[in-house]
Formats: sequence, structure tokens, C-alpha cells
Amino acid sequence: MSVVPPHEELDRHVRSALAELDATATGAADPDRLALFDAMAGSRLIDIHARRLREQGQGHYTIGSSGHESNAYVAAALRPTDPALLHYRSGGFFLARSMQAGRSLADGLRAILLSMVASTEDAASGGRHKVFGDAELSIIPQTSTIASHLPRALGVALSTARAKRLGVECRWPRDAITVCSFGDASLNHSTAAGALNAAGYTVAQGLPLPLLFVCEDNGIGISVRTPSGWVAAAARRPGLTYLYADGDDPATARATAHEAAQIVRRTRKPVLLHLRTVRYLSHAGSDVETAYRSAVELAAERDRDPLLALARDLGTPDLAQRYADVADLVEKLAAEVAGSPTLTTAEQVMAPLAPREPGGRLRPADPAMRAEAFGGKLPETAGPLTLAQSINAALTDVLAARPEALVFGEDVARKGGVYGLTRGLAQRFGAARVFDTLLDEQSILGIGLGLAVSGMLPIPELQYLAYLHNAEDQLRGEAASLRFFSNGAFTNPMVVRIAGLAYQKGFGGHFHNDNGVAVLRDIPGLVVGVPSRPEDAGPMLRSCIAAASRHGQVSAFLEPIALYHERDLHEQGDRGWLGEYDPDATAPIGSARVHGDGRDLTIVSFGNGVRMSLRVAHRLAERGIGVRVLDLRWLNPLPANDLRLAAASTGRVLIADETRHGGGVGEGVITLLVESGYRGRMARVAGRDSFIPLGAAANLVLLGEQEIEDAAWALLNR
Ligand SMILES: Cc1ncc(C[n+]2csc(CCOP(=O)(O)OP(=O)(O)O)c2C)c(N)n1
Repeated sequence: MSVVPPHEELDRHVRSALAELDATATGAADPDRLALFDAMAGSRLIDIHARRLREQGQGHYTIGSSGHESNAYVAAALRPTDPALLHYRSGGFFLARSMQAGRSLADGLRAILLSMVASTEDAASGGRHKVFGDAELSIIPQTSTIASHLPRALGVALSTARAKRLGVECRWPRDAITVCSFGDASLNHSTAAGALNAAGYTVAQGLPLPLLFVCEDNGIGISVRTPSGWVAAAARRPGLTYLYADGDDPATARATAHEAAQIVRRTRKPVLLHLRTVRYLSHAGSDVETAYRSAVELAAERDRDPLLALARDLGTPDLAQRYADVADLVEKLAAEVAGSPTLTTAEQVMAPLAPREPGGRLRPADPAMRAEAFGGKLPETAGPLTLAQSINAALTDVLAARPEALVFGEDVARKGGVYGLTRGLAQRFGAARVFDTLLDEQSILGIGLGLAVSGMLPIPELQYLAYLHNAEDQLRGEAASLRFFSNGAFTNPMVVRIAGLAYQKGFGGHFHNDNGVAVLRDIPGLVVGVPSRPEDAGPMLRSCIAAASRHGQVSAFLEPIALYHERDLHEQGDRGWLGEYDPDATAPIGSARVHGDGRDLTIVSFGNGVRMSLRVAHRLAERGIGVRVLDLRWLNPLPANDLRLAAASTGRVLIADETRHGGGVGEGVITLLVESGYRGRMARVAGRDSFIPLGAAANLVLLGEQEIEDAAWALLNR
């Protein structure tokens, strides 16, 4: 006995149910609802066709939208210019919006099929991912990390009012509302919980937040059932209006979706629409749901088909033929896209990552504006500055030069940051541009991501490197990947300032002294800068800002806390760690700085290691040894050329790496030198593979000055 595969069975069921309805249907055609029927049928038939292709060993990724097509009602309630961040079951929404924007059904179907076959002609990702995205339809493509798009949605929703307040351009119309959909199991993710909380918090702050959350509740997450009543309970949050609709009740679902959109547009406050859906054809690809769902349960779901529910509601004849026509169209288009080009070289794949350019010069604000921003006291005339003062001055310059630049984070506004780096900025530039956020790193970065994709230039601050880790995915999976996965159609220019690294005196413990940076260095396309000298900090920050403005670059600017207020280099009172501020100086991304011109030894370092190395170099010089110290300044991309030159000029290289021995920066430096053909002597000293304890015990595992000096002698004497 041959078993009918589920997609064939579903197709047959729909065809025969439509034929039955046709037999008694007498209603007049309603073009709007017929278009929705086409969108839903198109989405369903793409899933069915994808399953067939998969059975024939063709096609890639087949997470479907079947059973969720009622999200087309949400599209219909919105405008095609309303930014959308969508759940992966959004075929109905996508096709409805595409037609709303004036495209034919065939155009919409072709777009989905091109994404499915990973064609370079795919508008969503250029063949990198099967996603729903299209810049012309205001649909920002999403990764498949569930709930990770919710924090960004918050930032997008904040952007329209903020842009208006600042008088800067926004990607979306002023009265746009943002829609963000996700599944019922995803509602439990801490990222979703955090974003819903942040939305409520924003309302409590009295800020406009035109954001429509849609929880598409099919009652299950892969094989795990959502407890009955849980979504309704968990989705009711302070500050959010909760509405419910069932996708198999077309009249109510349409009306509720419209009501939800209207409330958001009118009140500029968030709504959560709980849309009941069903899930057909298993979770995705290779999943076989009969292993964990009973036949009775699956049959009951069949009775709740949103497509058939709409057909009943329409009551027009010939829907079976209409469905068959869409099926033929899908088949024809699928055959057409089957041979379309795919990515064939690594260069092609990586092209959207490539514009990691040196950054260039940031045009300063006009002199009068600068003078006003600095309260008449220009930093270049103030005498040498500390690292903290230089960064503060550079931030002031950036805020004065770029009206779309925003500084925000925990304690940055009133207090001016834990270490005073943002002191005075809120007073000078106002609460719309420099503001305190709630205590949630995912929301801080998410707000940045949303503001950035909308046209602003966020410079968020993370209070400590150790606290990046609980929000890492927002930087790795979201910020750094958007340009890649959208094939450059969307960017989120941003400079994330992170206070970090170790050696703080009197304020210890691991969480304030984190020397692990591997997590930043392996993010494709992310620029990582570490200023050590005060006079380099401003130019480096400006390079990051220029690269953000020009190429949508995302940078992590890792600031060594222990050097923030340092003044001296060799002796107390020598003021050797102060630097002049030059608003015109540049520090191109990927360029190192070499201190000294000794010909006996090159010490390669960065951050706190530069100061220790310069002190060691000074002592070695007193004994007749000529040392040059290369400050990497950029950990990604590493300054390959400068490194090669500095290494070749002495033939002896010591890497003084304050990060850890395992996974630390030194590993990359050695590899780079070896691979570039350097054949001279080489040694490395680094921090131990440990967390950092409190008090003097920290020095047992951190790289020390004596260790650098001993290693230098060993290398010289070898
Ligand atoms: C952060 C994260 N963890 C796990 C997964 C794997 N995963 C993909 S979909 C899914 C279930 C999601 O269920 P739900 O939110 O209800 O959406 P549905 O697929 O039912 O529409 C899981 C666990 C993921 N994509 N992202």
C-alpha cells in the first residue's frame, strides 16, 4: 500500500474542499478578499511545491508557512511602507504586501522561489539565506535565531519620532508603524521577554512606540506544546494592549488586525496581537510530526485551515479553479527559477562584508558649532588630555558634526557614565540625543540596531566587556550579519563603545576586569578598535564613525578602563600618558602605530600592553637595546602590512598580549606573521587562561611588565 505524503494529502484535501464549496457558492466577488485568497493560496502552494522538490532531491530549506497564511490579514491592515520584521512563516504576509505594493502575484511568488533556490537574483539576501525580505517592501530580512529581531523592532519603532525630533531623515514615513511577528514558543525566549518588557518600559517613559507585535500561536514549538492559555497570559504586559484573533475566523481576524494597526497608528503605543494559527507539514525540512502528534490532533487542525476558512467566507464560485491556476503558476515559475545563477566564489559570498575600508576623514562641524559644543573651550587648546578626556572630546565632536548621531546606554546621561566618559554630553546635546536606557544590554544594542537601520548613527555604550556576553547575539547575529544577509540592501551603521580589559586598581573582580576578546575578533566584518594612547583615541573613533556613515560599518570600540585616567608613563608626575587632541588627525582602520625606531627588538602590543611595553623599552634602552613598540590599535582587521614591516625591521618580535593565552590576540598575530613569510625570532607572553580574581591575586594571572621584560631578554639572548 502506498502512503500519500502529507503535502500531497494536504493539496488534495484543499482541492476537494474547494470543489465542494464551489458547488454551492453564489456570492459576488470581493476583489480585496480575493487578492488575500491568492496570497494565501500562493504561499500554501509554494510549500507544497517545495516539498515535492525536496522529495526529488532538489531545493534547500523548506520551513513553510502552511497554516499561518492568516498573517496576510496583518499585511492587509498595514501599509507597504510600514517596516516589517517577520516570523519565518510569513508567506501569506509577504505575498499580500507585495500585491498591496502593486506587484503581480507572479512577481511575489517568483521572489520567494528565487530565495528558495538560493539564487543571486533573490532580492532578500542575494542567495545567502531563505528569508522574507525586500527593501522596496520595507521588509527587513531576519536571521533564523528566534526572537532575536524583537529588540531591533523596538529601535525601528522608536526611530520615526526620534528622527522628527532631531530633524534628520528617516527611512520610514513619519506616521509609519512597525510590525514584528514571532511564534508562540519564541515568546518564552529571554530576548522576546526582554523586548516586550522594554516596550512597556518605553511607554512608561512617555515615549511614542508605534509597534505592533504579532504572536502567531500554532500551539507548538517544533515538538513541544505550549501550555493551554499560556500565550494569552504571558503576552499581557504593562504598557501593551492585548488583542486576540483566530486565523480561521476571517471576518474577525481581518477586523482585529485592522483594529490593532489603527490603535498603534493613532496612539503611537504598542499592541500585541495574539493570532491563533495552525501548523501544517511538520516544523521544517526533515521533521516528521507524526512522531509526536497524534492523527486525531492533526485531523482536528485540518478543520481550522485559514485558506478554506477564507474560501467559505468569500462564498464565490470557481475558487477550486483559482487555486489550480495558482498551482500551475507556481510550477511554471519554479521551473523558470530552477536554473538561475547561484553564488559560486567566496568573494561573491563575502562581497557585502568587504567594504571594511579605512574609514577616512570625518568632516568636522563648522567652527561656530564646535565652539558652542565645547562651551568655548576647544580640546586642542586645553593642553594634553587623558584617554577619557580625549574620548569625551571626540564624542562631542561627532555629536556636533552629525545630527543623526546618538549616544546612549546605562548611566551615560545624567551621571556621564561610570568613568565620566560621557560627562556633559546630555547637557550639551539634549535628552533626545544622549539618553539613559533601561538596564538590559540586549535592548541597548537592539535599540541601536533599529535606529541604525532607520537612518540614525547610534553610539551605544556597554558598561563593561563582561556584560557584552549576555547580549552578544545582537552584535554577532544581528548587527554584523544584516549587511551580509540582505546583500547590502539594509545596513546598521553603529559604533559600540565597550569599557573593558583588566588592570583596574582598587576595583577588581572578573566582571570589571575582563580580558577575553575572542568573541569580538571572530565576527565576520566587525571592526574592533582598542585605543591605548589619548591622541589616537579621537582619530580612531572618527574613523569608525566615518566608516559607519559611508559603508554602514559596525565597529566595537574597546576602551581600556585602566588607562582612562592614567596620566604618567615612566615616573609619577611625568605626564607621559597624556596626549594632545587634534581634530584633524586620522587613524585609518587597520593601521598600526609604531613608537620608536629601535633595530634590536619589536614589541607588538595593544591596550594596556602598550604602556607596559613602552616602559620596558625605556629600561632596555638604558642598557643599549633599541626597541620599537608597535601598537596594533585595530584587532580586526589586524594591521597586516605595518606588522610585517615592523617585524622585518628588527628580526625579533615579542608579542605582549594582555588577553588570554588561549584564544587571545597573540595567536592571530603569530599566525599572520608566519603566514606572511616572516622567518625571524618570535615569542609571546599573554594572560593566563583564567578568570580574574579580586585584589592582588589578579596579578598572578595577568600579563605583567616583568614578564615582558624577561621575555625580551630571553629573545635577545637566544
Ligand atoms: C535562539 C534559538 N534557539 C533555538 C532555535 C531552534 N528553533 C527553530 S524554530 C524553533 C521553535 C519555534 O517555535 P515557535 O516560536 O512556536 O514558532 P513556530 O515554528 O511554531 O512557528 C526552535 C526551537 C532557534 N532557531 N533559535
